[in-house]
Amino acid sequence: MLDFQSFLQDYAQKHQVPEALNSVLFSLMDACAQIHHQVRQGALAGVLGDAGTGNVQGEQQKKLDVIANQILVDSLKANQSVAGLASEEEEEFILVNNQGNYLVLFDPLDGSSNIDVNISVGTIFSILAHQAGDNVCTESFLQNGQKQVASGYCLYGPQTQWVFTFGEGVFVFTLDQNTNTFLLTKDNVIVPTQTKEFAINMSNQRHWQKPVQTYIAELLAGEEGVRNKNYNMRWVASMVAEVHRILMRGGIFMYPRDNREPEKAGKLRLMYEANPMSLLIQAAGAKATDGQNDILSIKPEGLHQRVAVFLGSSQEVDYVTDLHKKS
Ligand code: AHM
Ligand code: MG
Repeated sequence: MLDFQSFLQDYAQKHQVPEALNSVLFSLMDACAQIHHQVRQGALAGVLGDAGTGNVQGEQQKKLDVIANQILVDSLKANQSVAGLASEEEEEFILVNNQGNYLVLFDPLDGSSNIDVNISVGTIFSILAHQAGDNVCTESFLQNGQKQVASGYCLYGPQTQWVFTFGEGVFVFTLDQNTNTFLLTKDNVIVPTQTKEFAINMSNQRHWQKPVQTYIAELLAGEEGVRNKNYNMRWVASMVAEVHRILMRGGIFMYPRDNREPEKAGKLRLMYEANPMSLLIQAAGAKATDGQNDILSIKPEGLHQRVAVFLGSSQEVDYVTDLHKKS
Protein backbone atom coordinates (compact mmCIF):
# COMPACT_ATOMS: atom_id res chain seq x y z
CA MET A 1 0.00 0.00 0.00
CA LEU A 2 1.20 3.48 -0.89
CA ASP A 3 2.02 5.76 1.99
CA PHE A 4 0.96 9.41 1.80
CA GLN A 5 4.44 10.67 0.94
CA SER A 6 4.91 8.26 -2.00
CA PHE A 7 1.38 8.95 -3.18
CA LEU A 8 1.94 12.70 -3.17
CA GLN A 9 5.30 12.45 -4.95
CA ASP A 10 3.64 10.41 -7.66
CA TYR A 11 0.52 12.55 -7.87
CA ALA A 12 2.39 15.86 -7.72
CA GLN A 13 4.59 14.82 -10.66
CA LYS A 14 1.62 13.87 -12.82
CA HIS A 15 -0.59 16.82 -11.90
CA GLN A 16 1.95 19.57 -11.15
CA VAL A 17 0.95 20.05 -7.53
CA PRO A 18 3.26 22.72 -6.00
CA GLU A 19 5.68 21.49 -3.35
CA ALA A 20 4.38 24.21 -1.02
CA LEU A 21 0.85 22.77 -1.16
CA ASN A 22 2.14 19.28 -0.42
CA SER A 23 3.97 20.62 2.60
CA VAL A 24 0.74 22.20 3.91
CA LEU A 25 -1.00 18.84 3.56
CA PHE A 26 1.86 17.20 5.48
CA SER A 27 1.52 19.72 8.29
CA LEU A 28 -2.21 19.04 8.46
CA MET A 29 -1.72 15.30 8.42
CA ASP A 30 0.91 15.52 11.12
CA ALA A 31 -1.46 17.58 13.27
CA CYS A 32 -4.26 15.06 12.70
CA ALA A 33 -1.99 12.18 13.74
CA GLN A 34 -1.33 14.08 17.00
CA ILE A 35 -5.05 14.75 17.51
CA HIS A 36 -5.71 11.05 16.86
CA HIS A 37 -3.44 10.16 19.80
CA GLN A 38 -5.24 12.57 22.13
CA VAL A 39 -8.68 11.32 21.03
CA ARG A 40 -7.60 7.68 21.47
CA GLN A 41 -6.25 8.27 24.97
CA GLY A 42 -9.46 9.98 26.13
CA ALA A 43 -9.95 9.73 29.88
CA LEU A 44 -6.46 8.18 30.25
CA ALA A 45 -4.94 11.51 29.21
CA GLY A 46 -7.54 13.59 31.09
CA VAL A 47 -8.70 15.24 27.86
CA LEU A 48 -12.46 14.62 28.11
CA GLY A 49 -15.10 17.05 29.40
CA ASP A 50 -15.73 20.77 29.06
CA ALA A 51 -12.94 23.30 28.82
CA GLY A 52 -15.08 25.79 30.74
CA THR A 53 -14.77 28.33 27.91
CA GLY A 54 -17.03 29.43 25.04
CA ASN A 55 -16.02 29.91 21.43
CA VAL A 56 -16.91 32.72 19.01
CA GLN A 57 -20.26 31.06 18.23
CA GLY A 58 -21.17 31.12 21.92
CA GLU A 59 -20.85 27.31 22.09
CA GLN A 60 -19.34 25.47 25.04
CA GLN A 61 -15.86 24.26 24.15
CA LYS A 62 -14.72 20.77 25.03
CA LYS A 63 -11.17 20.28 26.30
CA LEU A 64 -10.43 18.40 23.09
CA ASP A 65 -11.76 21.30 20.95
CA VAL A 66 -9.13 23.51 22.55
CA ILE A 67 -6.35 20.89 22.37
CA ALA A 68 -7.07 20.02 18.72
CA ASN A 69 -7.17 23.71 17.78
CA GLN A 70 -3.79 24.34 19.43
CA ILE A 71 -2.18 21.34 17.74
CA LEU A 72 -3.33 22.57 14.32
CA VAL A 73 -2.30 26.17 14.97
CA ASP A 74 1.18 25.11 16.17
CA SER A 75 1.73 22.70 13.31
CA LEU A 76 0.60 25.12 10.58
CA LYS A 77 2.38 28.14 12.06
CA ALA A 78 5.64 26.24 11.73
CA ASN A 79 5.12 25.95 7.96
CA GLN A 80 6.55 28.85 5.90
CA SER A 81 4.11 28.15 3.06
CA VAL A 82 1.15 29.06 5.28
CA ALA A 83 0.11 32.72 5.10
CA GLY A 84 -2.81 32.63 7.52
CA LEU A 85 -5.21 30.44 9.44
CA ALA A 86 -8.87 30.62 10.33
CA SER A 87 -10.45 28.27 12.83
CA GLU A 88 -14.01 27.63 13.91
CA GLU A 89 -12.70 28.03 17.45
CA GLU A 90 -11.01 31.43 16.90
CA GLU A 91 -12.85 34.71 16.49
CA GLU A 92 -10.29 36.33 14.17
CA PHE A 93 -7.93 34.84 11.61
CA ILE A 94 -4.33 34.21 12.62
CA LEU A 95 -1.59 35.80 10.54
CA VAL A 96 1.33 33.44 9.98
CA ASN A 97 3.43 34.97 7.23
CA ASN A 98 2.39 37.33 4.40
CA GLN A 99 4.94 35.60 2.14
CA GLY A 100 3.11 32.27 2.41
CA ASN A 101 1.18 30.80 -0.51
CA TYR A 102 -1.78 29.26 1.29
CA LEU A 103 -4.58 30.03 3.73
CA VAL A 104 -5.86 27.15 5.82
CA LEU A 105 -9.31 27.04 7.43
CA PHE A 106 -10.38 24.29 9.81
CA ASP A 107 -12.88 22.91 12.25
CA PRO A 108 -10.43 21.30 14.68
CA LEU A 109 -12.85 18.77 16.18
CA ASP A 110 -16.18 18.59 14.44
CA GLY A 111 -19.00 16.74 16.19
CA SER A 112 -17.34 17.34 19.53
CA SER A 113 -20.63 16.82 21.41
CA ASN A 114 -19.84 13.15 20.72
CA ILE A 115 -16.39 13.10 22.23
CA ASP A 116 -17.33 12.29 25.83
CA VAL A 117 -19.49 9.34 24.71
CA ASN A 118 -16.82 7.76 22.48
CA ILE A 119 -18.53 8.30 19.14
CA SER A 120 -16.70 9.34 15.95
CA VAL A 121 -15.44 12.91 15.58
CA GLY A 122 -13.24 14.51 12.95
CA THR A 123 -11.07 17.40 11.78
CA ILE A 124 -12.21 19.26 8.64
CA PHE A 125 -9.87 21.46 6.57
CA SER A 126 -10.01 23.75 3.57
CA ILE A 127 -7.00 25.24 1.71
CA LEU A 128 -7.13 28.43 -0.36
CA ALA A 129 -4.41 30.08 -2.42
CA HIS A 130 -2.79 33.33 -1.29
CA GLN A 131 -0.72 35.69 -3.41
CA ALA A 132 2.64 35.67 -1.62
CA GLY A 133 3.49 39.18 -0.43
CA ASP A 134 -0.10 40.43 -0.16
CA ASN A 135 -1.20 41.39 3.33
CA VAL A 136 -3.43 38.73 4.82
CA CYS A 137 -6.76 40.18 5.94
CA THR A 138 -10.23 38.72 6.60
CA GLU A 139 -11.17 39.45 2.99
CA SER A 140 -8.33 37.17 1.80
CA PHE A 141 -10.25 34.19 3.21
CA LEU A 142 -13.64 35.13 1.75
CA GLN A 143 -13.23 33.17 -1.49
CA ASN A 144 -15.93 31.00 -3.05
CA GLY A 145 -15.70 27.28 -2.29
CA GLN A 146 -14.83 26.62 -5.94
CA LYS A 147 -11.52 28.38 -5.31
CA GLN A 148 -10.39 25.81 -2.73
CA VAL A 149 -7.17 24.15 -3.94
CA ALA A 150 -7.69 21.18 -1.63
CA SER A 151 -9.94 20.10 1.20
CA GLY A 152 -10.61 17.08 3.35
CA TYR A 153 -11.09 15.63 6.77
CA CYS A 154 -9.59 13.22 9.25
CA LEU A 155 -12.15 10.85 10.77
CA TYR A 156 -11.34 9.53 14.26
CA GLY A 157 -13.61 6.49 14.15
CA PRO A 158 -13.08 2.75 14.53
CA GLN A 159 -10.25 3.50 12.10
CA THR A 160 -8.57 6.86 11.73
CA GLN A 161 -8.89 7.89 8.09
CA TRP A 162 -7.60 10.86 6.17
CA VAL A 163 -9.75 11.75 3.17
CA PHE A 164 -8.89 14.56 0.78
CA THR A 165 -9.24 16.02 -2.70
CA PHE A 166 -7.48 18.53 -4.90
CA GLY A 167 -10.88 19.10 -6.50
CA GLU A 168 -10.68 16.01 -8.69
CA GLY A 169 -10.60 12.50 -7.25
CA VAL A 170 -11.14 11.63 -3.60
CA PHE A 171 -8.42 9.66 -1.80
CA VAL A 172 -8.79 7.72 1.44
CA PHE A 173 -5.80 6.89 3.65
CA THR A 174 -5.99 4.74 6.78
CA LEU A 175 -3.64 5.32 9.71
CA ASP A 176 -1.46 2.28 10.39
CA GLN A 177 -0.99 2.65 14.14
CA ASN A 178 2.00 0.30 14.15
CA THR A 179 4.07 2.62 11.97
CA ASN A 180 2.14 5.89 12.48
CA THR A 181 1.79 6.29 8.71
CA PHE A 182 -1.27 6.90 6.58
CA LEU A 183 -1.63 4.31 3.78
CA LEU A 184 -3.81 4.65 0.67
CA THR A 185 -6.76 2.28 1.09
CA LYS A 186 -9.23 3.68 -1.44
CA ASP A 187 -9.21 6.00 -4.42
CA ASN A 188 -11.73 6.63 -7.14
CA VAL A 189 -14.50 7.30 -4.62
CA ILE A 190 -17.81 7.69 -6.47
CA VAL A 191 -21.10 8.42 -4.70
CA PRO A 192 -24.03 6.56 -6.30
CA THR A 193 -26.55 8.98 -7.84
CA GLN A 194 -29.50 7.25 -6.15
CA THR A 195 -29.95 6.34 -2.52
CA LYS A 196 -32.44 5.04 0.04
CA GLU A 197 -30.73 6.59 3.05
CA PHE A 198 -31.12 10.06 4.56
CA ALA A 199 -29.64 11.90 7.54
CA ILE A 200 -31.32 14.79 9.34
CA ASN A 201 -31.86 15.73 12.97
CA MET A 202 -35.56 14.73 13.17
CA SER A 203 -35.99 16.37 16.56
CA ASN A 204 -36.09 19.74 14.75
CA GLN A 205 -38.97 18.68 12.50
CA ARG A 206 -41.51 21.11 13.93
CA HIS A 207 -39.18 24.04 13.14
CA TRP A 208 -38.44 23.13 9.51
CA GLN A 209 -39.64 25.21 6.62
CA LYS A 210 -42.17 23.91 4.07
CA PRO A 211 -39.87 22.31 1.43
CA VAL A 212 -38.03 20.22 4.03
CA GLN A 213 -41.32 19.23 5.70
CA THR A 214 -42.63 18.04 2.32
CA TYR A 215 -39.43 16.23 1.39
CA ILE A 216 -39.05 14.28 4.63
CA ALA A 217 -42.77 13.42 4.70
CA GLU A 218 -42.36 11.92 1.22
CA LEU A 219 -39.34 9.86 2.31
CA LEU A 220 -41.14 8.62 5.42
CA ALA A 221 -44.17 7.57 3.34
CA GLY A 222 -41.90 4.94 1.76
CA GLU A 223 -43.27 2.54 -0.86
CA GLU A 224 -46.80 3.81 -0.30
CA GLY A 225 -45.81 7.40 -1.10
CA VAL A 226 -44.81 9.32 -4.23
CA ARG A 227 -41.16 8.25 -3.96
CA ASN A 228 -42.15 4.62 -4.25
CA LYS A 229 -39.36 3.20 -2.10
CA ASN A 230 -38.58 2.67 1.56
CA TYR A 231 -35.88 4.87 3.07
CA ASN A 232 -33.56 4.22 5.99
CA MET A 233 -32.36 6.95 8.36
CA ARG A 234 -29.04 7.60 10.15
CA TRP A 235 -27.97 10.50 12.40
CA VAL A 236 -24.56 10.40 14.07
CA ALA A 237 -24.45 14.14 14.85
CA SER A 238 -20.88 14.17 13.50
CA MET A 239 -20.80 15.65 10.02
CA VAL A 240 -17.47 13.96 9.28
CA ALA A 241 -18.93 10.52 10.01
CA GLU A 242 -22.04 11.38 8.03
CA VAL A 243 -20.12 12.60 4.95
CA HIS A 244 -17.81 9.60 5.17
CA ARG A 245 -20.77 7.23 5.10
CA ILE A 246 -22.16 9.05 2.06
CA LEU A 247 -18.79 8.90 0.26
CA MET A 248 -18.61 5.17 0.96
CA ARG A 249 -22.19 4.10 0.19
CA GLY A 250 -24.31 7.07 -0.84
CA GLY A 251 -27.05 8.93 0.99
CA ILE A 252 -28.22 12.47 1.60
CA PHE A 253 -27.25 14.65 4.57
CA MET A 254 -29.23 17.73 5.55
CA TYR A 255 -28.88 20.53 8.05
CA PRO A 256 -31.56 23.01 6.92
CA ARG A 257 -32.22 26.50 8.19
CA ASP A 258 -35.37 26.52 10.32
CA ASN A 259 -37.98 28.83 11.82
CA ARG A 260 -36.40 29.21 15.25
CA GLU A 261 -33.90 31.81 14.07
CA PRO A 262 -34.77 32.41 10.40
CA GLU A 263 -32.02 35.00 10.03
CA LYS A 264 -29.48 32.30 10.95
CA ALA A 265 -28.98 30.07 7.91
CA GLY A 266 -28.82 26.71 9.68
CA LYS A 267 -26.17 25.48 12.08
CA LEU A 268 -23.20 24.56 9.95
CA ARG A 269 -20.45 26.94 8.96
CA LEU A 270 -19.75 27.70 5.30
CA MET A 271 -16.00 28.10 5.59
CA TYR A 272 -15.10 25.27 7.98
CA GLU A 273 -17.73 22.63 7.23
CA ALA A 274 -19.91 23.18 4.15
CA ASN A 275 -17.25 24.30 1.64
CA PRO A 276 -14.60 21.65 2.34
CA MET A 277 -17.20 18.87 2.44
CA SER A 278 -18.87 20.15 -0.74
CA LEU A 279 -15.58 20.07 -2.66
CA LEU A 280 -15.11 16.43 -1.63
CA ILE A 281 -18.71 15.54 -2.43
CA GLN A 282 -18.51 17.16 -5.86
CA ALA A 283 -15.19 15.45 -6.61
CA ALA A 284 -16.96 12.15 -5.89
CA GLY A 285 -19.72 12.93 -8.44
CA ALA A 286 -22.32 14.01 -5.87
CA LYS A 287 -23.90 17.41 -5.17
CA ALA A 288 -24.18 20.03 -2.42
CA THR A 289 -26.62 22.95 -2.27
CA ASP A 290 -28.06 25.30 0.33
CA GLY A 291 -31.53 24.49 -1.04
CA GLN A 292 -31.18 27.02 -3.87
CA ASN A 293 -27.59 27.31 -5.04
CA ASP A 294 -24.48 25.17 -5.24
CA ILE A 295 -22.66 25.68 -1.97
CA LEU A 296 -19.36 26.10 -3.81
CA SER A 297 -20.74 29.14 -5.69
CA ILE A 298 -21.72 31.11 -2.56
CA LYS A 299 -19.76 34.33 -2.04
CA PRO A 300 -18.73 34.28 1.62
CA GLU A 301 -19.48 37.36 3.70
CA GLY A 302 -17.88 36.41 6.97
CA LEU A 303 -15.47 33.87 8.42
CA HIS A 304 -18.11 32.32 10.68
CA GLN A 305 -21.07 32.55 8.30
CA ARG A 306 -23.66 29.78 8.55
CA VAL A 307 -25.35 28.01 5.68
CA ALA A 308 -28.10 25.44 5.10
CA VAL A 309 -26.67 22.18 3.75
CA PHE A 310 -28.13 19.47 1.50
CA LEU A 311 -25.42 17.16 0.22
CA GLY A 312 -24.97 13.68 -1.19
CA SER A 313 -26.42 11.48 -3.93
CA SER A 314 -27.25 13.79 -6.83
CA GLN A 315 -30.83 12.63 -7.50
CA GLU A 316 -31.90 13.35 -3.93
CA VAL A 317 -30.08 16.69 -3.73
CA ASP A 318 -31.69 17.74 -7.03
CA TYR A 319 -35.09 16.64 -5.74
CA VAL A 320 -34.96 18.57 -2.47
CA THR A 321 -33.42 21.60 -4.22
CA ASP A 322 -36.30 21.58 -6.74
CA LEU A 323 -38.81 21.51 -3.87
CA HIS A 324 -37.15 24.67 -2.48
CA LYS A 325 -37.19 26.39 -5.87
CA LYS A 326 -40.89 25.59 -6.38
CA SER A 327 -41.96 26.85 -2.95
P1 AHM B 1 -19.71 21.42 15.98
O1 AHM B 1 -18.79 21.95 14.91
O2 AHM B 1 -19.91 22.40 17.08
O3 AHM B 1 -19.29 20.07 16.46
O4 AHM B 1 -21.18 21.30 15.30
C1 AHM B 1 -21.31 20.68 14.06
C2 AHM B 1 -21.99 19.35 14.22
C3 AHM B 1 -21.97 18.52 12.95
O5 AHM B 1 -20.88 17.65 12.97
C4 AHM B 1 -23.27 17.77 13.02
O6 AHM B 1 -23.77 17.48 11.76
C5 AHM B 1 -24.18 18.70 13.76
O7 AHM B 1 -23.36 19.59 14.50
C6 AHM B 1 -25.08 17.98 14.71
O8 AHM B 1 -25.99 18.87 15.24
P2 AHM B 1 -27.15 18.44 16.27
O9 AHM B 1 -26.51 18.43 17.62
O10 AHM B 1 -28.17 19.51 16.10
O11 AHM B 1 -27.63 17.08 15.87
MG1 MG C 1 -16.58 22.00 15.86
